[in-house]
Amino acid sequence: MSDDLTEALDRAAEQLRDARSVCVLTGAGVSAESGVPTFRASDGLWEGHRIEDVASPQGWNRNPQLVWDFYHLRRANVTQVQPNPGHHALARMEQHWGSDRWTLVTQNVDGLHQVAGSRHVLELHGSLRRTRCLDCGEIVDQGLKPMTGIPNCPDCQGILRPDIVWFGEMLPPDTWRAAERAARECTVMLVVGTSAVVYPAAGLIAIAVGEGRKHPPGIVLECNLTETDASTLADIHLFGPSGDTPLFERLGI
Ligand code: BJW
Ligand code: ZN
Repeated sequence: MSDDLTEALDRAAEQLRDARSVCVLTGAGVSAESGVPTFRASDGLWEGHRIEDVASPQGWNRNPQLVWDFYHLRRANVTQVQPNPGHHALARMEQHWGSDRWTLVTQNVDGLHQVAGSRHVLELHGSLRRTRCLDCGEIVDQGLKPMTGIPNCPDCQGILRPDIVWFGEMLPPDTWRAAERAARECTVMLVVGTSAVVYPAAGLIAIAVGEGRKHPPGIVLECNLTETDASTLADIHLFGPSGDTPLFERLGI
């Protein structure tokens, strides 16, 4: 381990130990070691599909069957994977800090944080496990049971869509408000495995460091394989896979 990383880990552990309130922002990198492809990697499941065809309202209106076929595949992929040590470490940290001092905001739609035992999770971009009825609006947790074709609502027979936030769509307002609040009030933000290019989620980092805060700026710790758009806002950089958990070992968690 390089001296720089050792020093960064020591500083990060010290900040976390003293933190009054922690907000974690996670992205696809956290699930990469479980075998869930990231979005902006060239080998991702997006391959062969233009993003606007499968993750936008326009794509849905053009071809809902293509969109559902893509999501049937995504859901099937998640049945094959398990949380990795990064997910488990974050769940243990929540137990250690207590859910009232800990908020995990995730852009991921795979539900692996909850499978690992995280409880206070805000899903900004929806979930592969849920469907939403276009007629009655009912949101149903279907788990990962296989579905085919364009499924219908068990209540009203309306057309179901995945309960996922596509490009150009608003984030669920209550979830977004709670995430903004966690970012505004945290003393430490841990940003893990996200390229921080998709907004408004990436904007939470700016909120943590000062935008609209009453409190002093939060300290931002970034854990990623590489530099990202978040790196200039981060105080401490932990370069490495999120499934390697020397930080948590230092914290004794
Ligand atoms: C590791 C690792 C390891 C790897 N360890 N690290 C112009 C036109 C229209 C809209 C916009 C526009 N400009 C901006 C917008 C807004 C748009 C946006 O941000 N676009 C940008 C791309 C430019 N945002 C929206 O549209 C949002 N809504 C909105 O803004 O509403 C208001 C509005 C309405 C109308 C018009 C404009 C605004 C909604 C965003 C919804 C995003 N949804 C998606 C797809 C969901 C579909 C699905 O999953 O099925 O959510 S996009 C995709 O990106 C997904 C992710 O949650 C999200 C973030 O990606 P993430 O998690 O950061 O993954 P990657 O792959 O980018 O990065 C992985 C990282 O991990 C990398 O850094 C690796 O290095 C790292 N890594 N292995 C640690 N082992
Ligand atoms: Zn319905």
